[in-house]
Amino acid sequence: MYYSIRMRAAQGGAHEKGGHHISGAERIVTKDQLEQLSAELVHRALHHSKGCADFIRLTIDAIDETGIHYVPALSVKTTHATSVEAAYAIAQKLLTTHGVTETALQQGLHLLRTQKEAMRGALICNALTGDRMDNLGNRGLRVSRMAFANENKACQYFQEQGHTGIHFQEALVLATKVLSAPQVISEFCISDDPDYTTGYVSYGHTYHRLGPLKEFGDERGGRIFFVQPNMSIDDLQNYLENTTVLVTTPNNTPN
Ligand code: PML
Ligand code: MG
Ligand code: MG
Ligand code: MG
Repeated sequence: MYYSIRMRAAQGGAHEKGGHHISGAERIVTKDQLEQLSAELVHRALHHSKGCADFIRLTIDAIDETGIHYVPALSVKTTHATSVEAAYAIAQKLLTTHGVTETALQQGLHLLRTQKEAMRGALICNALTGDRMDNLGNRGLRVSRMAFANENKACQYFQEQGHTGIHFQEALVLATKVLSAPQVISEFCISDDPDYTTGYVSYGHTYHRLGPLKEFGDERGGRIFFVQPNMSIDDLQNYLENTTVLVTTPNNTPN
């Protein structure tokens, strides 16, 4: 039996009561891993670089195993830029050669920067115009129900390529699920953690790590999913929130 476990934490009360988003995380685990992972996620909410949460919500529910999708992990590339400006220029080049217009990118970034509060989910933007396609307000679309099919093997596989750390691992799983949606063309992510300046763009079958996308100490970040102009937001939201996706690596593929 597998369980989906989700944590979201805020300061100044619950997110829906105006609290400031501190941290969120998702995992799919077996019954015997649930207690330990619950403790780890609570620890993360209490000892985060954005502050100590005073609201922590853990949600645990059993997964319907007949509906699991297995998706191969995106392949990873890395570019270290010499400055924030240079990193944005590279992001722009990557996105505009993979189906996102410059207008859409600028509009998406403008929408992200002008949110009143840090979002815990993503903005969904039209890849041609940048117009917002969801009506989820400051919450945004929060991707759920995804994990590595075999976490130990996946971490070993990426470690051998020089990619380590919880930020990378969780983001790669999320980005793989997001890009596996036919409606999604590309994603742009800037971490909202003040001590983490690396972000990524994803396109095709690639997760492209890129930094620095901000200065140290800056809490501003977020995610933009660039989507096909005439897609159904309900189908996309349902897939990203509810379908269970397990991410495989070449050293661990299901038979
Ligand atoms: C986040 O903080 O949720 C985003 C993490 C981005 C990770 C980028 C990387 O190191 O590959
Ligand atoms: Mg995060
Ligand atoms: Mg896609
Ligand atoms: Mg964060």
